[in-house]
Amino acid sequence: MNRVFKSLLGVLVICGFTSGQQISPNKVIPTAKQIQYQEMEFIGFIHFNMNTFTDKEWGYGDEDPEKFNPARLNVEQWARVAKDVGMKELILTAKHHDGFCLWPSAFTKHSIKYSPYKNSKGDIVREFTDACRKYGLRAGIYLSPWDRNNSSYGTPAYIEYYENQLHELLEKYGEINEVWFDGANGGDGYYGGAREKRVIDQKTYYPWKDFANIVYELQPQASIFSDAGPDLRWIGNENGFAGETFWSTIDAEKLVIGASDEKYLNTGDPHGKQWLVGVCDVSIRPGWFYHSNEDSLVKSPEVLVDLYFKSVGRNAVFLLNIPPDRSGAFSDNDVRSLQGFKRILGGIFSKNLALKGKVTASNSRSENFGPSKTVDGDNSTYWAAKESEKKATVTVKMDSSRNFDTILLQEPIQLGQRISSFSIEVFNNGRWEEIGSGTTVGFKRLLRVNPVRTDQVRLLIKDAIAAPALSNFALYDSRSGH
Ligand code: FUL
Repeated sequence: MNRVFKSLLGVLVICGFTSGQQISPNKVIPTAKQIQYQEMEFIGFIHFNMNTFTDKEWGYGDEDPEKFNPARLNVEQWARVAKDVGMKELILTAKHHDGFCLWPSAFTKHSIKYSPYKNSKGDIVREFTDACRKYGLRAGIYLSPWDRNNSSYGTPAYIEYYENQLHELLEKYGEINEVWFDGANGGDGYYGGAREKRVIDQKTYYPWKDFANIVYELQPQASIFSDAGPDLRWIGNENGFAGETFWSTIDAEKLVIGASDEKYLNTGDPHGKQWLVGVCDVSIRPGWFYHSNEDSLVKSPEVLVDLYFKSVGRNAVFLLNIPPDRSGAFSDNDVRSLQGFKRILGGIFSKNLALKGKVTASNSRSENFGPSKTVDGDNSTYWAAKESEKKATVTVKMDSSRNFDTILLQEPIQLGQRISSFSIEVFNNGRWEEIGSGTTVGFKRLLRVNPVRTDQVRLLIKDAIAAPALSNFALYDSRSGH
């Protein structure tokens, strides 16, 4: 054996490859940035702009900048509340479809610089990024590609304008962690006085790759959201829920920003060639912007909890919009609802009843990947089935019978997403009984079941696209924290 070959073999043995222990990752796996993004779980959207003052959802683009004048803007309150309720990032509508800019852009007169706010010296993007930093939140920017104010919209000159604005936002405000590319285009607008309909070709008008290159060049740590990634993807609705089956993998070539198949976005594709983290955007109110006539229509804490289960609990990220009112602060109803949401969630997940339980598995690839890794409280360790297996059973035995109604499962997604069908059974009166089932798991799968009392629970992995692995198997009683 020559020396090079010998040392290579040595490395392989240490890594465990030759003994078949090391799990080989799927072809499509998330980047470290995508894993970090997914781990945030809960983030916030701030729709605050000209529409707040005109009581609209989509401004035409002809609004007088004079109308923008928050009396007691309190950006710190946004950040404080967001932090307090567990959000990890906030995204601000620096420019919405009406084209009004919350920063003094050098490229337009449709901005805060021409408004009475702080005698034309205001810069809300600055206040926003400062507040996010002060409260330890990541900061994201929404810069609407559709611009109903700009006279050049629809021509190549507008693309230059948009890129100039991207530069302004990404060069002047320190670290930006996300850029949100929206796909909407309703056609008609003011367009510098033309007042006409301008429909662009969604496939060719915007040079998305060039936009992404600008973002990555100026802010390499930033994640980019759109219908088609490249880091994060829309889940195909604005109601805040991912599909019951939700693959992070998808074929990005099949997606067109602004014109994608919503069902495909909502479920993903086990054979997809790209990993795009799913983001479920939804507003706490019916509209994205504040309207006083929606004050009584704020989603209740219980509805928000349900959305958490249908977003985070289905392997996606929950992006909840809280629109500040005309004074410039979150209104009391919204804050109360958020606090109620936090209280309920804290109660549900206060105690993992399976933690340090006794776990067995129908098969494991080795001791290093044994089933106890699913209850060790450490998400970086995991149980893995033998490389050739697609099915397995993982059984948790608690030291005594417990009541529970919530199940949490997690796959080690650094290896890719694998499980495609599973059920949960409890041992009752001498036999196993099914209490729930599902398809995909991914980063996190939450299941609510009818309250049950037992000391043994098992997960039946019925199918997977590669040898299944699990980093967390947890049980909770939602009623215990109340
Ligand atoms: C959509 C926009 O048209 C809405 O106004 C809102 O900003 C939402 C988050 O995205 O495409």
